[in-house]
Amino acid sequence: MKIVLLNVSGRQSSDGSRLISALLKRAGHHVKCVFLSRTQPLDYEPDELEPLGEIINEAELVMIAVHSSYAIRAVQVTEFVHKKFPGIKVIWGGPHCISVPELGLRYADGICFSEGDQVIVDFVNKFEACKNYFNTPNMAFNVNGSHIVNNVLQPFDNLDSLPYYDYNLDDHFLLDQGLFQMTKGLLKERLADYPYPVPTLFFLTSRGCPHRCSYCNNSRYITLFGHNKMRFYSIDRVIEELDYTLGYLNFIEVVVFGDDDFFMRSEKQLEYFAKKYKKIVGLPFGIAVSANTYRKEKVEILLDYGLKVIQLGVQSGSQRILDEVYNRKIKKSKTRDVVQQIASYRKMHDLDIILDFIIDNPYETRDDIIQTYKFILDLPLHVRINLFFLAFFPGTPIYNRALKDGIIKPFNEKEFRFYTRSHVKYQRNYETFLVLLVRFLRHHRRLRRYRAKYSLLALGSYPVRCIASIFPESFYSFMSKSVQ
Ligand code: B12
Repeated sequence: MKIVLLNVSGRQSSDGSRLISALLKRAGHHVKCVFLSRTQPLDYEPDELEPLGEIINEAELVMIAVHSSYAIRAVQVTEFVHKKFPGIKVIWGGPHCISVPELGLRYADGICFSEGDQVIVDFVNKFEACKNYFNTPNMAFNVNGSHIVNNVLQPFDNLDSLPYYDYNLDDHFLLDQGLFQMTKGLLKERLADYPYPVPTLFFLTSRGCPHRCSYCNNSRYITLFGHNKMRFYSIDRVIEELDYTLGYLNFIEVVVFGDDDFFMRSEKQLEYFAKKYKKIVGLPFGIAVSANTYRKEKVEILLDYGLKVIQLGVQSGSQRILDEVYNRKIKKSKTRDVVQQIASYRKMHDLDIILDFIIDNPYETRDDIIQTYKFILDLPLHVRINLFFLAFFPGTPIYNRALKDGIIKPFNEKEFRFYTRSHVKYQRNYETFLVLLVRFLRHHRRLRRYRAKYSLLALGSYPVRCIASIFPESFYSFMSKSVQ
């Protein structure tokens, strides 16, 4: 069957949609993948979508991989297809759809609302053979305005049986001010973005997460299953796939393992991984870990084998926010110790560390925010800081809470704000300005130059904060924008 699979994520995808494509190709279907991978502008003008017609014209089914921040694009494409090609069904899947089928069913004909691995081929086979597909597990359908929501299968755990992520560029296209055949040159350009401006491959070696953070998309799996079970690819399988993919994408300079917590693997496994990785792959790599699973021994195993960056979620400097709002069972003091330990590897091993924080959370008091400020101020200067604006993903506990408390309105694709590239909305105050200021100064290396730490500490002191609070919110809104 001829399928067009679109990915509307702003970054060049390295996510599950490549797996969906690979599964369908392995089953003998013809899949053309189109990436709408630009970050700005978010909207695609109607005439920009027109070239899609050339590809969809030949297709019998359209699928779209949807991330919440880009859901508006999925809506635009779906409306385009329904209008131009009445009769062609549009199926959505991806992080935006997990556990909340009703969201996507406002627009799509069908939704995959859990993992797609076990069901997508079966669905397409039935669809092609004109058999009843409305009972496919993990999927929901819009049939003449009423919704059929099927049962959900237990999380898929035979990860080694999956095909390699589809990076075969022959039938891949880019839609950005025209429709272009994807080439290695284009892909190389688009994969050079984060965390370093060099071509980077994101790769997952496991699924699941040990945490239950109230804001995270993973909590949607907890809604479905009561937990988000850890599942692992074997190390041999990981290295085989990396060897194959990097042989083809021979321009990649860094590999980042996107596993929610790379240290869920045992020391023994990490040792085996490190040796094999160095021998066969050999590129610098990054991982994400949490303060709870961090072990000195584990880092030291990886350091000699190419580990160059560790990403760690701090999220807030306030224990109250971590406990009562984010449901993160991690002690702030522990995170601080772990950060100091990781930072100490900088000199000998050139190890970078990136810390994630969530700001502009309406449940924070100004005292909570100032604790985040002080936490950041105390960090060694080479530590990189990511500040994300709290995004309320539908289906997460924090979304439900904020909706109930009247803080947010029900999800609307047009108004959903980005984690990044956003503006302060809930906390237009002096303390949030200080958090943004300190990140700005660190980023531009001003702290080092002016030895400003002590002045900044004074700016965060109680008397200064009292005086600063006489300025109106509009002032801090303006000031915050000026240091973003
Ligand atoms: C690698 C990664 C990245 C990479 C690459 C992103 C990309 N576009 O490919 C980078 C670092 C660039 C990135 C950035 C961001 N990311 Co990110 N990222 C991930 C991560 C860690 C792994 C993705 C992955 O491979 N998952 C594993 C695969 C197997 O799962 P999957 O993609 O969901 O696919 C399965 C199903 O959804 C389904 N499926 C998927 N697609 C389709 C399509 C169809 C048609 C069907 C039927 C089924 C289907 O089947 C798949 C197999 O079972 C996830 C967390 C996670 N563990 O998933 C976050 C995650 C996807 N990211 C997230 C976010 C919010 C972001 C950012 C917006 C954050 C920011 N900094 O601003 C940015 C924005 C990126 C951009 N501009 O597009 C959220 C998305 C939440 C949401 N509701 O949309 C996640 C889920 C993190 C989280 N836990 O909350 N990210």
